[in-house]
Amino acid sequence: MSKSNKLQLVSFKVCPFAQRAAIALQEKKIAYETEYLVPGEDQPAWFKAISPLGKVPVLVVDGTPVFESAVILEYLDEVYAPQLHPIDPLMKARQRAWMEVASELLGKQYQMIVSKEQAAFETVKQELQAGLDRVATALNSEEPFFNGTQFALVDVAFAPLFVRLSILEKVFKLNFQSNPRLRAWSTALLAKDSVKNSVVANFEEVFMMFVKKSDGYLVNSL
Ligand SMILES: N[C@@H](CCC(=O)N[C@@H](CS)C(=O)NCC(=O)O)C(=O)O
Repeated sequence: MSKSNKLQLVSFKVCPFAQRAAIALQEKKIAYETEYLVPGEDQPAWFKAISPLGKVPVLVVDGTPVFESAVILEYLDEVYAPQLHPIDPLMKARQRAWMEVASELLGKQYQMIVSKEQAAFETVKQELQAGLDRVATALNSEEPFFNGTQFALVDVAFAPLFVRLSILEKVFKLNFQSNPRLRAWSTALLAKDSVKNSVVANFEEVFMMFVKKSDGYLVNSL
């Protein structure tokens, strides 16, 4: 596979799943262009034609669209060095499974922002915390990343969650990462250049605009 493929990432500025693809592209130092669409709008016909589920991200590789963030990550990992997935099939399978947990927790984080009623908000906040506590038990005892010192695709999948949680913790005085191992992981992920460069420069502002627009219990409880 040629490394001179033309890559275009179709994204929303606030989408954590699209951010995963950007992190992998940055980590592997692959040249790519980003096309931002606006969430909630009727999307252009060209996008509907390449996104069967109507969702971002879509990575267009020399004109061929690849959708679903986990699939995009695996494609990039097969084609571009350095390989981020473990080589051992059992370890790889296990980490693919934990990447699914990351998607589930991103869903909880989203629900926490958009929940209108306090009861629903509290329930989903507890579910998110319980999920994070479960993830903490799966982390290698050696810090800082999921597998210890080696940054892997599973870290890519979780990083957008921690980017958002760190903003929510700061703005709304929450604390999801009382577990020191989880906190060390989150700190290490947020410090990575590939993570920092995977979002627009004013990401916090863009994300908080999305939170405010969601008009949920969280923003109204301030
Ligand atoms: N399972 C998908 C989830 C992608 C997803 O939910 N994308 C959202 C934005 S973060 C989306 O495009 N939703 C459609 C819309 O908002 O119109 C993946 O991992 O790529």
